[in-house]
Amino acid sequence: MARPRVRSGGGLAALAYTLRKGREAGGVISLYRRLRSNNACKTCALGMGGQSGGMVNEAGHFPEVCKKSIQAQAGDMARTISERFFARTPIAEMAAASAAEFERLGRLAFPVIAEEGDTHFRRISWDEALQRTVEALRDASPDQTFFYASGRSSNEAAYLLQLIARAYGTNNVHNCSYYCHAASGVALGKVYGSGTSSVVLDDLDRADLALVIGANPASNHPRLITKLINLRRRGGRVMVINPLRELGLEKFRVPSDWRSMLLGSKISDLYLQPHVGGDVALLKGILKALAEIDAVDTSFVSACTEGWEEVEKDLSASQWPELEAASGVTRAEMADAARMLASAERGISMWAMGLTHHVHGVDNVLALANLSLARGWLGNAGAGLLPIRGHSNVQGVGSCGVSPKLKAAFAEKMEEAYGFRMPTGEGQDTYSSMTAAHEGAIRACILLGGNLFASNPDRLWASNALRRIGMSCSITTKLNEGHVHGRGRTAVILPALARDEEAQATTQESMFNFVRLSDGGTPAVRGEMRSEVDIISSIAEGVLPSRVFDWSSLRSHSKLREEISKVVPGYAALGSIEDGGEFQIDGRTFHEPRFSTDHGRAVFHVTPLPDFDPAEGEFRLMTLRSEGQFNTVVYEEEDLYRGNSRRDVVMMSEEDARSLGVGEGDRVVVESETGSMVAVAAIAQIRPGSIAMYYPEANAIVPRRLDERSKTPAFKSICVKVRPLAETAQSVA
Ligand SMILES: Nc1nc2c(c(=O)[nH]1)N[C@H]1C(S)=C(S)[C@@H](COP(=O)(O)OP(=O)(O)OC[C@H]3O[C@@H](n4cnc5c(=O)[nH]c(N)nc54)[C@H](O)[C@@H]3O)O[C@H]1N2
Ligand SMILES: Nc1nc2c(c(=O)[nH]1)N[C@H]1C(S)=C(S)[C@@H](COP(=O)(O)OP(=O)(O)OC[C@H]3O[C@@H](n4cnc5c(=O)[nH]c(N)nc54)[C@H](O)[C@@H]3O)O[C@H]1N2
Ligand SMILES: [Mo]
Repeated sequence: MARPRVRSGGGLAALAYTLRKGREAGGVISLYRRLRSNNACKTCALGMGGQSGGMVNEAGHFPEVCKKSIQAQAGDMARTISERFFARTPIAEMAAASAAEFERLGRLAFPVIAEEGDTHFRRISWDEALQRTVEALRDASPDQTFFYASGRSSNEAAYLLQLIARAYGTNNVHNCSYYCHAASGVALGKVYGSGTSSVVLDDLDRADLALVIGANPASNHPRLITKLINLRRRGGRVMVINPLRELGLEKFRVPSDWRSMLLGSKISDLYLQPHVGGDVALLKGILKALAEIDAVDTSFVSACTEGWEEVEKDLSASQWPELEAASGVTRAEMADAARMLASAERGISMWAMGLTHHVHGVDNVLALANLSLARGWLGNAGAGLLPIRGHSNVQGVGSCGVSPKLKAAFAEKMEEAYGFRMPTGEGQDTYSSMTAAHEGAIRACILLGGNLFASNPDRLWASNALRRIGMSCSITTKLNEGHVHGRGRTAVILPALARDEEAQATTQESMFNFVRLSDGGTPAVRGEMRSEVDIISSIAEGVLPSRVFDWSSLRSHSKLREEISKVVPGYAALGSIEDGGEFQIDGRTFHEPRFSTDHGRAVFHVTPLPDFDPAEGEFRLMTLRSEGQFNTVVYEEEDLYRGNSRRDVVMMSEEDARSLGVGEGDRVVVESETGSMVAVAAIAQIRPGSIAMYYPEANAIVPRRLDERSKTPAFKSICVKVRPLAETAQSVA
């Protein structure tokens, strides 16, 4: 088995990395200055920075920094792509570049275009680039367009994007959360009437148990690990549920904490390894075991919830052998887990993509919520449900309206404020826009950041879909694979400033529903980059009749904030954020057991066992992230904590490798209904029968299967066959 070069997450390796990145970014001091500036951290949605200064969290703790923020910051400070590069490099050659190679090109510093039949991208003026975009939108009818946003942009840019889309006449507006936490939003809406976290950051300091399921915060939300370490130091417990033994969830060294740095901190007290996709069965088993030891908080259940009787009935009807087989976890282990939950008074259940990326993503979250409700862990301090969200402002982008048809209250306010009729259609979600594009029904799209191409299942299909769009306009800081493989027949790419380079302040919302103000700053590199708000306004000005808006006020971020405060539910306090008022959004977190459902009670749901059952000889494949990437952006090939030095690996248990007749480093073919890939076997501590590959590369074989309720692709429950490459070669011969 390949041994990781390190024996814990974090530690000296993380520090050495910081110094190296500092040199690449043109100096450790300038990198440090940017990291310390009053801007919300650019990477995950844990929330950091803002008016308390960079590297400071919501509770005022300093220094809070992770490798990811350093990577992202250093990446934005790197060199720019020259005009010569575009003149010299045919698109066909760019198409062969890897995600890491795109990242290393540097910042895009001027608009470029490639038209149908062009062999190269070429530099164009801002006027021409905007003109081309405007013409395409004018030529299309609104239902032949869509507007997509990633979660990196500001609230101001997001609000403006959806505003102009509605004024133009379409509800085809969506963001990356359809491929991310949509299942959590749907499930939490059913449980307590609000789609986001029920807890604030401080609650983590009051909990005595954390259940971390389907998430790898050691790599993806490292500062959450500090919270888990502190919780254990106070005598609390951490339970992990994950098919893969993640090193950083066993032991971690927090660089800013000398005790942890010196000795390493233990993270998990109990580590359960279910089958990929086995969580509903496991969570039901734990709940059944909890009921058997009378650890259900019956007074909470009867006073504050609904639906327990049906769940109880369903549990009694569930048989242990079935739950054990479907989860891959023994009854004894489930009983251990139940005892640990029963010993805690206040617990927080937290999860990420390991629960949402399944055909049964919504059921996964509902089954987890059932467990928390049964313990009475909702609506009191130190207890609750915490979806660990992805992009740094994915919540704000959603709050500010980048979603298809808006809720009635929001839509009415928009009509009141601007005097135009909102479009009435349901609007497309992300996947529906992709299908429409594949059918040739999309003539123009605006992509505010992100990489829609590489985020989609079925890479070839996704490329074909996007290549059929008449004109794609991407607003981006850097180039990625999507700008080549997922460009429209005419592709306009516009260079944007990052949030800490904006001349005007912007705002962001964390996964704890806390809204912070970023001061902005000066561009880290020289070029023609413009602010996202300015770019969107310029497009709107060309497309919409001149009477609709006061264009100068749309370019002012503080005016936009005033409008958001009048229109966006929960954002009333935004208008005064510049007077020192970073704020917690009202009505979303619960410290009293009164919830936002019609009757004020939280709701249990019966969750049937999913129909995810690989055939004899098939494996359950999940696709996941490495330590060295941020989504489709690959910073380095190595995954430090998992000990993989390359990305084209398939992680499998020793037992499965033996039965396939392969060893570490041997080549295998992984085949799904969508396609096949050659990969290199990497022996890992993973539940036998389950295997893992890296996203986004593995999207070449991820089928287009969705959770019907959340419209999220099942990126983590894929049935595949695996065979040694040699055998294939023989059979071909
Ligand atoms: N460094 C870094 N940080 C990031 C990102 C990044 O790419 N890199 N991306 C950001 C974004 S947008 C997001 S959404 C988050 C993603 O954060 P995560 O959800 O933590 O990331 P993933 O790597 O997709 O998968 C998480 C874990 O789920 C486990 N898992 C997979 N399938 C199952 C299952 O069926 N059951 C259970 N119980 N576990 C399962 C995997 O073993 C893995 O440990 O991180 C954000 N932060
Ligand atoms: N197989 C598989 N597929 C997946 C996943 C998985 O786990 N497995 N995860 C899914 C998830 S959770 C997500 S969130 C999606 C990711 O979906 P996206 O959000 O669409 O993709 P990213 O890779 O995060 O987008 C990165 C790009 O954003 C642009 N960018 C970066 N910063 C800025 C900025 O400040 N402003 C602007 N305008 N642009 C910027 C750059 O072009 C960069 O290359 O992928 C999904 N796809
Ligand atoms: Mo995400």
